[in-house]
Amino acid sequence: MSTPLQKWVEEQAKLTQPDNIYWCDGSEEEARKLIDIGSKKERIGEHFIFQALNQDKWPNAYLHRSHPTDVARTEHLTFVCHNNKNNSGPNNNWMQPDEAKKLMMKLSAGCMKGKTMYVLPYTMGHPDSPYSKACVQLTDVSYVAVSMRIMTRMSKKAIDKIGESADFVKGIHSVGDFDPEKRYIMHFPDEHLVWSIGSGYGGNALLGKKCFSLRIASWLGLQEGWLAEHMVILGIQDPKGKINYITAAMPSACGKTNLAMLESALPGYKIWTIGDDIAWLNIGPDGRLYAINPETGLFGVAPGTSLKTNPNMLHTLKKKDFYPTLFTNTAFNPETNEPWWEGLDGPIPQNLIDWQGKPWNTQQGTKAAHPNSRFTVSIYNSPTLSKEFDNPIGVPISAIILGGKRTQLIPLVTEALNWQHGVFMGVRNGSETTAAAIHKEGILRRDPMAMLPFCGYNMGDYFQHWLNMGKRMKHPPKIYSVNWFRVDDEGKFIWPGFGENIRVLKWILDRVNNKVGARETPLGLVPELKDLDLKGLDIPLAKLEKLFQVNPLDWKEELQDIKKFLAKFEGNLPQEILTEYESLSAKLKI
Ligand code: SAT
Ligand code: MN
Repeated sequence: MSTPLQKWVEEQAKLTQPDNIYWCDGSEEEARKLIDIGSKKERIGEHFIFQALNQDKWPNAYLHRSHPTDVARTEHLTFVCHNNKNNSGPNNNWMQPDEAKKLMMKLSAGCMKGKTMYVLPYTMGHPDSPYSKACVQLTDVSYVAVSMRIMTRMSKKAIDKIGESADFVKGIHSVGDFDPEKRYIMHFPDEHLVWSIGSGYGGNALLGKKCFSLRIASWLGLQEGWLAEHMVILGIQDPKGKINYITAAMPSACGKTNLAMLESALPGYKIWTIGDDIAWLNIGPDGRLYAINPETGLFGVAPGTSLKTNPNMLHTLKKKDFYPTLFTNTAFNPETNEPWWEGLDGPIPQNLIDWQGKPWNTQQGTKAAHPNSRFTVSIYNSPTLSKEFDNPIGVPISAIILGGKRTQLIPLVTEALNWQHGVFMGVRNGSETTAAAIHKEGILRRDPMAMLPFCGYNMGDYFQHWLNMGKRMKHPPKIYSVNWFRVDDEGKFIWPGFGENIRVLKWILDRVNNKVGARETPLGLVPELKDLDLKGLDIPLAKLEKLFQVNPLDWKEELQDIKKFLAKFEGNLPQEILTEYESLSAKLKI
């Protein structure tokens, strides 16, 4: 008698027709075998899937080159297929579920011919956690199988957890023939199913990540009373040894990974990492909000990562413990057999090979590493890993940070007056765009709670869900907006960022622990300069003031833009959000 899981795998094999089916157990031995297959047998275009790097300098590290058209998430090909279109909301592409299935069946027929179907059983969250979910993903490429082993808890335990049940999270993935015209990332929230074809890129292909842990999980969270968020989770230890935990939501490539592993510029403070991308937030029996990171790996942007910007990440990448570490679409130094990217410490090596495997021509003005080139590394390699990482119930959250990249308008840090005001801060959050998704860089995009591309249902209902969560908590965390990216009149960043961001975190802790006051502005509470620890920094007073400036005249266009954005959710937008909008306009007297 076969289990529902076995039957499901058989059905998918009938459709996709792989030559072999291989059930993964998540062991290191198996990872070595898959790397071996990807280094000698499987190719993408002319390149083998994996190329071993200098094992002395980068232990257990391999280079992967993707298909040249397959370098980032493809939001325009990502669909959330609720039965009722309004449930997907204006924030998602929608297709009627039966129609979407028909299309995927057509594209998937025979798509694994000549290949192996890898069956990947994994849990998001620690298997012993009441909040974890058991999942199975199918894929036809060793790169995805190995990446999923780094990013999730892949083991037989997931199969045991599923047992005879048909209720497990299903992911079907095939790279197809990488044809961007036949690339779709389809979500079926009510069936807990993600079906993705045509891409091997992280967020499109590692289905436990954005697809399940945010899009599908946010929908589960709405029904079950919890939140799936695009947030880092970290512990901040003060000089007395006390640790407060916070989460922070920021759009892709705004420095979330750097924040999660921050090396404090203030003596006595230390950051402990729990997660760099996704937080599942549940209300505990004590009425506080608890966070777990459902993932076990870091899928970070390589360019800009250096001993200066994120020393702990370099140590993580060079650690030997967990096998293996992957570099995707970085440049390559053939003389030393090392990966390379823009911003890495040291001089630019001669004769680099670019991310597509061609000699890099410095004259052409192109980047050697793709701007969205990535590393995939186990969080267990991190020297800053929190001892609470595997705690099944997670950590209690004292503050939630909502941020984005804004060169104008938004102060370095602002505290919300209360939960509802904080939710509105998150709703109006915006960010200047980055390379993590295929779209133009440097354009302002409203991105509520940094969840716009990841909320698996109508965002109007999502705002309501946030408001409801606040009402259910006895001790809700305080909410803050942060912006490290404000520029001066010459267009230079005023705030030094990186390890210096601890100064802002310290102020937040001081507020949470009722140690300092604050100054009210139309946007909320900002620090009195005397309470911000600026020792050792050399920022002229006028520039410091600019960091916190709220000039009502500048806000006119911003308010109009927010209003236009909110109008998209008409019919589902909570009254409380409109009330907050009116209150902000009134305070700014616009
Ligand atoms: O979506 S990914 O996880 O691949 C990268 C990102 O946007 O954070
Ligand atoms: Mn992300």
